Amino acid sequence: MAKPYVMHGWHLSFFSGKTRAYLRYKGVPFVDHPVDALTLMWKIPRKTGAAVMPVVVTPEGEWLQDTTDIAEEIERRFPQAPVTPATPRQRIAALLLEAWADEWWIPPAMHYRWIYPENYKLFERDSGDGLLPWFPRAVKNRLAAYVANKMRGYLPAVGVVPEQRAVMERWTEDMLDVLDRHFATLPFLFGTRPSVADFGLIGPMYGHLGRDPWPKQHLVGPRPHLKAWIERMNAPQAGSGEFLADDAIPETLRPLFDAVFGEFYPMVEGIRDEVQASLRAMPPGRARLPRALGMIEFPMGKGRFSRAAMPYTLWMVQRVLDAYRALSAQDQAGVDAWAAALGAPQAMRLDLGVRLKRMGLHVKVER
Ligand SMILES: N[C@@H](CCC(=O)N[C@@H](CS)C(=O)NCC(=O)O)C(=O)O
Repeated sequence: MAKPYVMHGWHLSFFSGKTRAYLRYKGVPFVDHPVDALTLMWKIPRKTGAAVMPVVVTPEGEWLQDTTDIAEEIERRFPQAPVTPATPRQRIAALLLEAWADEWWIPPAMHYRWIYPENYKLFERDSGDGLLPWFPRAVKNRLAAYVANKMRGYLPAVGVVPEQRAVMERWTEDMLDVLDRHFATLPFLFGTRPSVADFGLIGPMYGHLGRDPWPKQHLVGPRPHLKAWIERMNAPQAGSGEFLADDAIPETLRPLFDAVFGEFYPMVEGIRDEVQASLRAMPPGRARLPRALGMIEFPMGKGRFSRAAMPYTLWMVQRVLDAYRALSAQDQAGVDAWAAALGAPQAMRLDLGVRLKRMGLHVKVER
């Protein structure tokens, strides 16, 4: 038998949930391997430049990192049932939702995991078993506590602070209602086939909101269509389904695009401005940006939210704008008309101010 692919990741991990669901849909033969401490702290950094999950090792021994790069390579190797729609509006819409799901949803995911203590037992067990599979429970628990403290240390930078709790919980519940209504009408975001947008969104919806006990019971439990979608995403019929005909974008997704253009875009512009300020202060010859810059503020629902600017997010948006630029003039006009109908006629002309290259979890400026 051919050697399988290996995914190093955890069920707890936001981005591992994205790649796991994707590999299953593509019918890729893979081993789902929990990351142990040696792999996370030594092998993965040596191969990819960052202590990160998920990572996929190909049968030839190539180490793929970043969920987008993993999917790009797997799409090349398994071209049946592509997960990026071929038609222009669905294509751009799906890439936008992927970027939004990956980047915007990190604060609510972290909030619901770390604010409700009933989630800790599962984190302690899974992370301990993952990191130190052969060790006694007490040692596992000690390391789990160390990692948990580190994660809690990131909360203020992602905006998880008491003053922002009400606005974020309100926002999340409203958005989950929107998703529940949508999945009552369609199995996936753009039809009967999952797209990169579905895989992005399963990131927060699986490990954090769909599996941690508090959000599982209080957020996902009461929303049966959302719950069924999470289950479908993890037990897909490989390669099945189609995107909606005629490049249609379901009306039930409209509130998601209102959020993309009305909230995520201002966040991206805030990051862009922070990047510009940091470039002015950066010594010549340095190109790699810090992972996080200063705090930025932007709309969230009826309120405002602030968190640290992550330059990586600009790279995710650059991918969307590149996909738009690769379209014919006629297809671009179709996308513009769609964005204009959502009140964002200039959306595809967003100026990011820099051209970025990804390096592990960092980005560097191409001058
Ligand atoms: N953009 C990356 C994000 C990966 C990521 O942030 N993974 C988390 C676990 S869900 C991690 O390992 N983080 C380590 C860190 O942030 O230093 C991807 O799409 O793969």
